Amino acid sequence: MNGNLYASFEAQFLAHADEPCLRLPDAEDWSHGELLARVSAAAGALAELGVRAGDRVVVQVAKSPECVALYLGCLKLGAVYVPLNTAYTPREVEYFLADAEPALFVCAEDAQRDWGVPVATLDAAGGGSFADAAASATPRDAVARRAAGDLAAIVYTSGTTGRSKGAMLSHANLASNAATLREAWGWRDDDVLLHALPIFHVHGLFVAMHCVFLTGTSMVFLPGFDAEAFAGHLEESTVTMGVPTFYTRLLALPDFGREACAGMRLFISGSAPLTEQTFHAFEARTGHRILERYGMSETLMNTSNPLDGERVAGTVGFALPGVETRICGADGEVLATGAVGEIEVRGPNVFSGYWRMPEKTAEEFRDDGFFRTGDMGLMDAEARVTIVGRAKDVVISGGYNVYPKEVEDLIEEMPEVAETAVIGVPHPDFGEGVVAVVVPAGGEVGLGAVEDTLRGRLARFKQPKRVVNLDALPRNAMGKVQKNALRERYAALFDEG
Ligand code: MCA
Repeated sequence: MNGNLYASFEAQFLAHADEPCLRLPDAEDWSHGELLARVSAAAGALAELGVRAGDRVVVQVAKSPECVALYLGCLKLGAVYVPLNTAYTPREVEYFLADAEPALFVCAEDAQRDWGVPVATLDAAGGGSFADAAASATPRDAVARRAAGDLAAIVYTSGTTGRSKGAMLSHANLASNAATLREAWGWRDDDVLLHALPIFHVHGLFVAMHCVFLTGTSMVFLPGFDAEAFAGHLEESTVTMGVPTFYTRLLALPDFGREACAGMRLFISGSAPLTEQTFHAFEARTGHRILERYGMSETLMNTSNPLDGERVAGTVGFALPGVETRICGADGEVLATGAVGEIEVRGPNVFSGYWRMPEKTAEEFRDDGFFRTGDMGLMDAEARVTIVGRAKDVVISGGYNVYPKEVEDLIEEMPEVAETAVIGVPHPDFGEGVVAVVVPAGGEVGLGAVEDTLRGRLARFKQPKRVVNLDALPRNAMGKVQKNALRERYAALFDEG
């Protein structure tokens, strides 16, 4: 049997050839048949551009139907898809290209330069040199044979050391998780997914789209999240997936309520903690209890609140079928019910390791195959999981992970800064907002000076939204900066407007 994940998608595209797949508000819909033709053309173009099975293809382009075809074309050809956040600066992209050593980098027209690797372009409107190549390529009909354990994608996640790591995801990882979610969330033949997430991360790229591709259903495909536009498209949809910021922004619309959600059966949230306040406010306004689930780039989805059964605010539900979770102490001992420890997971969803980082990989896995998530949590007597914090120093802003070390290293290059601690504190829109606490070497250090330093070097979403000056950072007896004390001290920073 062909272990290529795409083979199961193509079977659905063929079976539903005349039915819509991508519902496009500003253009003609793409049927499953159209998508299949575009995928075969993209695979043909990739082959003609020199890409072979097993090669990496790095992609940093705006969300478009053509980008979906490019992604699936990579799978069809047996290449390894490496998506990058469009917010990354050229300096950040250079690192990924050097690390991934792709056979092709597909970027936006205005990002063209001498990258040291072959380049093709794809713009937001679906034009560019890659689109031209696809239009004239001989379509590739055969689905490349792949073993289930072969790589399908590498997804970069930032690291606590500041260096990004490429999580290697196999066809089997993606296929098993998609099949699990289809069952867990009770996907129906007439479901229509409302898709407004970016497609360069696990949530929008795999979790959301694979449910559609595996079932031959369709999605309303929006270029991004705009609360009003999103609310307007709910009436033609039945399911949606978003980060908590989606839900808080919907709640900020004065007219949003039951009427807009009348045709919806399921609202799913992930990538960042959904506050109990948002959960309850959403239920009060719409009658829907948002289903919160928990995953990571390295493991895809681990747990989910139940489709049928009690969805409890502030919890991430139960381990998905086939996934094992446990709570462990610092020495790896399994802790008792209710005790807080590190969440560890094992299952067919868990990645095989970090690209070209065997030592880092070994550090994160236990001998018995459990992966250490770095998230702190507990399990109750029913095995329901609650996340209480993170062992790793990470800020989650609007569903994007920001690793303080990466930001601190750059700010500390400023001559006017003696030292800095970057933290996340509650933010009304993004859940957490990035703040730089700075000890100046001389006079005050302002936000403008920090922005000037980081401009072009660090994606905007990682940059501090506030800078506060302090005479000294609080430290414990070991000399370690007490970030908890700083988080407490500045907890209300964004409340002040
Ligand atoms: C945009 N900005 C942000 C963020 N997004 N700042 C901090 N955090 C953010 N998340 C800044 C921009 O830099 C810009 O700043 C200003 O906000 C407006 O930018 P714009 O692009 O217009 O923002 P937006 O469209 O309103 O975006 C907000 C958003 C977006 C819709 C919440 O961030 C988003 O789509 N987030 C989803 C992230 C996601 O998919 N995560 C999944 C990761 P300025 O004007 O100052 O330049 S996968 C994952 O986590 C795991 C596996 C899982 O479980 O799902």
